[in-house]
Amino acid sequence: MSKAGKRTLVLLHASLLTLAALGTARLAADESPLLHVMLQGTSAEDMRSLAEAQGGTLTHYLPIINAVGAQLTRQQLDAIVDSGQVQRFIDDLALDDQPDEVQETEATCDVAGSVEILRGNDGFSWLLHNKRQTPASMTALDIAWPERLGKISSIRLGNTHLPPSAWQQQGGSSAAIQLPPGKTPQFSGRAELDVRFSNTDKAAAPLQSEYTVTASFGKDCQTKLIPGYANNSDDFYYSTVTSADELHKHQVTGRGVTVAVLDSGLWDHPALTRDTRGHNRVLARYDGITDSSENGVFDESGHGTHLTSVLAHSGKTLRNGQPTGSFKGIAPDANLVVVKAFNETGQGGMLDIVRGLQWVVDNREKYAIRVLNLSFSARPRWPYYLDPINQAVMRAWAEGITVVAAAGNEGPENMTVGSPGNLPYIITVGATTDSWTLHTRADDYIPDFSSRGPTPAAHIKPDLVAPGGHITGITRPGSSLTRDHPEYALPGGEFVMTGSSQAAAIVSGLVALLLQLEPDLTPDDVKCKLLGTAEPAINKDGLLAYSPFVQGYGSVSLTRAITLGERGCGNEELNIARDSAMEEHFEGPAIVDSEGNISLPGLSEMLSAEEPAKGASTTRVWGVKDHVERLPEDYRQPPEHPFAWHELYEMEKQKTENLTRDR
Ligand SMILES: [Ca+2]
Repeated sequence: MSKAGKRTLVLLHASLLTLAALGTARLAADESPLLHVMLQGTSAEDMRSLAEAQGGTLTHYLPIINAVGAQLTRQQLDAIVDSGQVQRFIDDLALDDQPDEVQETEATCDVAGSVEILRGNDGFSWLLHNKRQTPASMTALDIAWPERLGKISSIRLGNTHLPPSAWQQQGGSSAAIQLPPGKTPQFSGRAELDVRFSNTDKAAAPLQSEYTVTASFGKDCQTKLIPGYANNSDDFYYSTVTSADELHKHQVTGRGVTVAVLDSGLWDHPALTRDTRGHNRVLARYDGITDSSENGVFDESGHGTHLTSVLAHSGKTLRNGQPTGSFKGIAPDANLVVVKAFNETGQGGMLDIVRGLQWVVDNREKYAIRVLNLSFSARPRWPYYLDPINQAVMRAWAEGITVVAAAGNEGPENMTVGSPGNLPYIITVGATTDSWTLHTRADDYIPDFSSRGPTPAAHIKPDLVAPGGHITGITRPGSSLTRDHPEYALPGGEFVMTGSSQAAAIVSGLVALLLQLEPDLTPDDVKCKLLGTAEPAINKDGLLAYSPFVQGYGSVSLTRAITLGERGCGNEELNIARDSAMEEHFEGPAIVDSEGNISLPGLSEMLSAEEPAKGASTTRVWGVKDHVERLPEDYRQPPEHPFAWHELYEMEKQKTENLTRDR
């Protein structure tokens, strides 16, 4: 595409709403409002001269994309555009928000139950949060419990005991309690729902997953207890699910690899600022909003701290009180560079983000930055190569930084992958969720929220999927996330979040582990290894359980990437140098018909007709090994089948055996 062509994409009308949101609107002496504008041209220096010659005020100096940000009056902007020296300007710098957080607890209204109960040997206590200004009245309670606990002996909401007549008539190990009008217990703020039983299990407090509880507050307002894990505080399960815990035991902890996290900042908790040996591992902090490294990067939102926890928490994993030899975060010894560009409400300015990206690229060698995590997403406004954030991200990739981005939380509709996840070069991550069963993969599935491809340029995204459901981490107490979602806080102080942001952080951590083992890998090599060894969801018929627009190449597997991964296949069909130079751009293989249906050549033969189950499935497994090994020995695949799973299986088995023998 020619450079002149870009002018057609310029937005000509600034929105006053946007200016107010940016906080930069003020009246100049001549009473004409100031616009916040990005000017892009031959160089940032030229753009600065243009803006300053007209009396504008420079806000951002962005040589990484040959641009500046400036405050200008409409007349000044018109004069700059008339000069013919600016190739492109954007006078509406609004970004769509980060993806909405995914609701972890199943609540249909603004009464929400906590993700974890306090378990007792004779019952439980569940903290409920009423986020309304008015009291909430509990109108019904459905509850099922392990039979060994006997019968209900008391139910209390806050200070109000339910009358025994409410449940006494019901036998068995479940009760559907309706509370008549006028007898509904009310609460404001928060209150415990405490349920006790006639028997005490002397051996152990029943697990949360042994209870089913739904509390109703009026007809359309329910909150349901999630099954949860047996241990949320000592053992963050995702390092087990991803096999990072086994690598930790072999001293593969991300040591020597620096990961930059561009998000809302960092809370200085020792498990985040120090590695497993107690040494400081935050090499630098930069605030792209204030353009400063001086004042730290205080995390008002809590989002950045949570991601960093998922990526790098250096606390020991405990089982039965004993250290297991592994750690809670994926890369507990990785060095960190913390870049802030998002504010208290999780919103980021485009130019602040670009400035943060520029700082990362400028300081890549100084801090040996090898990985960049981008857990944010905006609705794409431009072709991938014209998006200013994507332009800066392309520079980061070309400079040797492996960039991992969240796909977004806007599914299940097609074409919901956000920007920068729509950038073909980088690794874009969708989410899986495990149905709260660590050791069973057949019930792991891709939840609706995980954004789907293809991208507007027809590229297949996400590239792969990773755990993103109910992920435990730490975040700053008092941050906006903890204020908005008190129900996600665990009794032990951790915080549970769900989304592709967390899935991306897991993959960034895994990349750090891989780079510790093979420091000479290029970003393209990393992508080749991870995508080439990801485990697709396969149904019994040998067809894909999800389309590549949903699962990409499949579920990330670092152990497979280490043993079976190859180099040289990442982004082979693309050319980042020519793309960045605006000499050539690339379209992906997806086809969108006039009715908006999306497809790929051959997709209908490859994709299973069955609707994927959300949870336990009798047909879906993850990975070729699990698929082939579940088939009967005399199974013969029909000759016209599109996949040669058996051949692949034998090849991988051979390769693994050779590796074991060579050791
Ligand atoms: Ca599972």
